[in-house]
Amino acid sequence: MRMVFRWFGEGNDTVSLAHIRQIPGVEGIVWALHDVPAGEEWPMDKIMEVKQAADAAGLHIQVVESVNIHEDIKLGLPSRDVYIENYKKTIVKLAQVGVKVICYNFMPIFDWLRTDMFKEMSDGSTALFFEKARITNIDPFDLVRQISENTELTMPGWEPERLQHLTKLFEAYKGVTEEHLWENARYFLNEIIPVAEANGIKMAIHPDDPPFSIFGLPRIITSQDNLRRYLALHDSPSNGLTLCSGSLGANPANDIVSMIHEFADRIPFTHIRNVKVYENGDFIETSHRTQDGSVDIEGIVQAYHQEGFTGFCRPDHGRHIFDEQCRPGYGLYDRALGIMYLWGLWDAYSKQASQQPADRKVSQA
Ligand code: DNO
Repeated sequence: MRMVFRWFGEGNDTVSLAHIRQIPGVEGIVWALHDVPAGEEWPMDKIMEVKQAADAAGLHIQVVESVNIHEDIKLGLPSRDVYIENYKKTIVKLAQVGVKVICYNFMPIFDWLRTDMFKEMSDGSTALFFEKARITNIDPFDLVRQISENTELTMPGWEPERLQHLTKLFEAYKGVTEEHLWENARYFLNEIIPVAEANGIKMAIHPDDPPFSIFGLPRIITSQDNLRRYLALHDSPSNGLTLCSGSLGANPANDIVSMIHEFADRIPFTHIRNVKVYENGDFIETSHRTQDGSVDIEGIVQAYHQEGFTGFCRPDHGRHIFDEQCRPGYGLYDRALGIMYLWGLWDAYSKQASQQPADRKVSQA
């Protein structure tokens, strides 16, 4: 398992590369050009700026998250071909600077979505929170109307200045079903996977977060069956997964340990984090520790260990602790604690595996 840490770039992150370098066992950053709009080709000079900064800090840049996909590709519009060509050019450039894994997602309109970024927890920390009733079975056009009439109603991602843009996108997705998304994903994969393969890059789709429909939009990367179907759309070692335990874990029916065993050789990248899911479907992002949430983090690390996992791993969203001011979910402290928990489990499983049964008997005697 190779540990990496997400970094949003100079001037765009409260965490410094120097601090990332001090977290035990972290070898590289997970990065992106966040100011390049989806669909545009990434400029080499900006890629090189990140590479030079990472090199100077003793960290590598082998994992990119994300090269985002233009909505026209997900919608299957004729204009998609231009954006797909740009995507291919970006893949080639990233390979030239040593990138090995590109994470991306296929979620319509929204990436991960929460209703509260700083929900207070009983220990005084705050964390990302999802209130299901505010998102599912809600007519997005009603929500736009309500928010424009009462600006105090706003929700992350629904800021008043985005409402017009959101309305247009929701219009565009009217009538787009899950089956359309599957077809548009296949078209995209058939175009880009051969380019990734030829350039030694593994594409790694991130699950939908949360893993169910929101605002009536179709979502397909949600379950073990759907992950299997996605991998089969274009069968290649370059068509892989970013197996994210927090995203998939928001649906308690998802058995992540079973997914790890089934898809082990198609997981170049994993996000490991915990969520506590309540009976009404709400969830909050707790510490990484198994006991604090609903996801069996120990079982997950053990499954990776049993599979001899050599891919990249990052902790995911953390709580906001020790009074840290940071991007929601992306502080230094709780994610660093998360890493130490993951290493603790990993090292213990390694030790256990290296002890022959005979040795164990001796030490027990
Ligand atoms: C949240 C992340 C997502 C993820 C994208 C992948 O922390 O896991 O924003 O980066 O969905 O494309």
